[in-house]
Amino acid sequence: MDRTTQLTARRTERPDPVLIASSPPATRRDEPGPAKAAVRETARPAGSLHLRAAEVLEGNWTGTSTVPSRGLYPHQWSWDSAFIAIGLRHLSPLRAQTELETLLGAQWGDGRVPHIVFNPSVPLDAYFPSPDFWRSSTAGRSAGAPRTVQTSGIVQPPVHALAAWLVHVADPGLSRARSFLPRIYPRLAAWHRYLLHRRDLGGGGLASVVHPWEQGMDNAPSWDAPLARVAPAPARSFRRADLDHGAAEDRPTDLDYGRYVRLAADYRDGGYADHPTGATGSGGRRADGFAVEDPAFNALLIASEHALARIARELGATGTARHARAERLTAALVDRLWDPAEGMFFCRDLRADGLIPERGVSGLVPLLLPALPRGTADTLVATLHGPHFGLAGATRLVPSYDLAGHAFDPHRYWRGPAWFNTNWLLERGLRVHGEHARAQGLRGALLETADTSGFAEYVDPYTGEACGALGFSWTAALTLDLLHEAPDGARGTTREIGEGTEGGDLR
Ligand code: 9WN
Repeated sequence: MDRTTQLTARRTERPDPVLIASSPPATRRDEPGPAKAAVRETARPAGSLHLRAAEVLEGNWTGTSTVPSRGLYPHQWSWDSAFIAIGLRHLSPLRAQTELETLLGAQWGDGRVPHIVFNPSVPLDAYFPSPDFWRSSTAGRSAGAPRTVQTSGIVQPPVHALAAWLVHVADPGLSRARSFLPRIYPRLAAWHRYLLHRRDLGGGGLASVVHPWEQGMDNAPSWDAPLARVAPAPARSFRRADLDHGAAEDRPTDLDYGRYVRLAADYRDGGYADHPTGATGSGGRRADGFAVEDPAFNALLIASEHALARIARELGATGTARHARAERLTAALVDRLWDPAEGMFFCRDLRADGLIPERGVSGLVPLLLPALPRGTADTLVATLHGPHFGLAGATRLVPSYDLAGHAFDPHRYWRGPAWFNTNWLLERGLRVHGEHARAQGLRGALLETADTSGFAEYVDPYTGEACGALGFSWTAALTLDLLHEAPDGARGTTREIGEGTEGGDLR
């Protein structure tokens, strides 16, 4: 484990006092809920959580972006950077803008935003798979991979337009002075175009993932059935660097890794080409390989499409078409992935052509969407608080997987532990649908657990015990975001992420 190393490293690096002092913690206007009281019971001074979160981000800042964790993840990750920017905007809007600009600077010509942007000064053996595995500039040439920066060839959930909008509203003056939105809007639009066209492998309007790493919840039980069809790469053909840092029982298994490697190598060897249904005739329906429509991935795309509409409006367009598209996508999401009998969304396995019957937190994330039918949102709130996820009952934070599921493990990565980014999304979702007291309870539990766990990467959902890396960037960033409130009190409401086809609600 590198926990000691990381903590020592953070203590010896001198945080930038200007950055840390630039934004004192805001006091929320909401009434204190029970969990908020629990935060107070820790008897820590109100400012210190903010300070410690800021120190984590300072320690993980490289000069142009933020690593998720110094030891385990020493490069820039795509959806991490979006969550990090959402928190960083409260400390330094300039750094938050830079974080997103660095990531989008590594975008491929076909529009994909790579899941990792490699730092050339980090040794190759510090992380696997390293740049010499992905070979982006050669294997990805026909897909338009950049020549000067090395990246992976797969993607991660599209949280970026949402992050860009939130970064803009944190300091509109700086944003306008730097032409932040005019510069990144075309890149964000190309990114969404890639997902909605090249990745519509099922032909139903939703984006598909072709690797579990793309969805971000690497070893979720939802992937077990589709992964079982993949022949694993031999264990001797690669060396896992993650086990130098993380406990083996908290990480994916060697068999999982063999399959991750096989899938990524096959995609690379095919030139990172995508085969949407209709483009090749047979592409979307191949019996082998991995192609899944995931509820969280698509919900984040929709939330980002709403945000892109707001960005378009800020830039002088109406945004109407984008809002309308977001609402059509919401309808497609319900149509293709909602299971009314189970009261939640499920992944669709395109190779087997059916829903995957595993309850994962991904199936709750669409609560984020403002245009979700009222009955669907109410049912999701009930599922969240029911026996499978236990919020405000058995668990402190929403687990990544069904508490009663056959594969539940409270410590193994995405097979049970609670993660801060998914819980932050659900806290927003509760607010979007007017569940303020419940959101407030979840917010309090998140702040307390971030504090007591040392900003852990993930935690035991029952006890809050830290797992994985400490000083994890998105945990610190989202803590900062929860400590702050938008100037108009609109954090997490429809006003902030935008909704409505007419745009009448947009400010
Ligand atoms: C593979 C960086 C990333 C997160 C993912 C998380 C984990 C990588 C890994 O770390 O994945 O991309 O090596 O395990 O699952 O969500 O973005 O923090």
